[in-house]
Amino acid sequence: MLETKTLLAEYKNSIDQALRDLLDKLTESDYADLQSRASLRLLDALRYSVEDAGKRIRPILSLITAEAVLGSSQRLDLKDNLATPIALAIELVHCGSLIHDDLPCMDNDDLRRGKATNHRKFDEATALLAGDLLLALPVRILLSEGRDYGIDSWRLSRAALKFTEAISSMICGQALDMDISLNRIQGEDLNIDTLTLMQRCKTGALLGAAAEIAALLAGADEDCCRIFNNFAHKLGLAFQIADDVLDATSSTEVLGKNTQKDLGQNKLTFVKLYGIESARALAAELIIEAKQEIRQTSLSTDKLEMLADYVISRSY
Ligand code: GRG
Repeated sequence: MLETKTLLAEYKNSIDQALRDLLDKLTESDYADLQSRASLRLLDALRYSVEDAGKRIRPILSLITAEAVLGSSQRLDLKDNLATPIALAIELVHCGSLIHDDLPCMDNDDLRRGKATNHRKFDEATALLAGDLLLALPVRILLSEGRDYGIDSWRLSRAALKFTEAISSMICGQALDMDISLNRIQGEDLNIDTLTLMQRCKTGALLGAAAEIAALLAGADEDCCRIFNNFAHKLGLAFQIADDVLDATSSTEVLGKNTQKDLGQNKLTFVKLYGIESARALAAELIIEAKQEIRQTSLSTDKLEMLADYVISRSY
């Protein structure tokens, strides 16, 4: 586990640095049009929610997927990893989704990643717009950075299509979550199928895209991309179950966000349907299935399996 933590920390550090560099570019010539139009407060708010924050699971998944496809047992420098454009773009969308998720009209949270939520630090309008910008900008980044990495336009356009599909799916999942929280879905409809669909969209879509698009950009064929998508969806479901368990069992200090919120906000969760121990067992079963999925490829899957184990053993 220590080795896993060290390896993940190394990936996270390089992703943190790459994101800082990318945000610097926003205020330089590459994105000069953006800088001249946007308020500095908006760009500050964007930086606040992107820099040095979070576990970076999605970009790590992208990077190690591409390494597996490229046959590299070493950790590649980000400038040599063809999945870097999608890794960074996906993390930016994820950061934007967290800003929106915390807004008063959604989960109404004041703490995220151990600090004040974006709308608490800035204001609601700025937070809303920072989230919006983190929805549009990543597609542009994927396309322009992808071109700089020499990725051909066919793969790039397919990647952009899959990326926007995943973002749409995430938004629909969030809408379903709101319907449940606000009692627009009730009674027998509050079942495992509804919960699985919601989480497949809300959490699974972006993780699925992180792996599938990375495989695509690294040159994998359709079958291999599909396997990576299936793998990441199982991983995503297990990740969400672990999240539900942590919300019920961990503390605000450890998670850096308010806990026990699921119960208070009438959320439909795996813990609510199954209880803590059965939810844990289900997550472990999904990780076994995810590993079986990835072993169908002839690739070296060590790091992907390591990430899969981490997803359910993590403490935050
Ligand atoms: C504007 C892009 C945009 C989206 C609007 C609000 C919304 C639609 C979607 C919310 C989706 C959401 C919050 C899903 C939850 C996913 C999840 C499990 C988040 C926690 O992920 P971690 O643990 O967080 O990877 P860190 O902080 O480590 O990055």
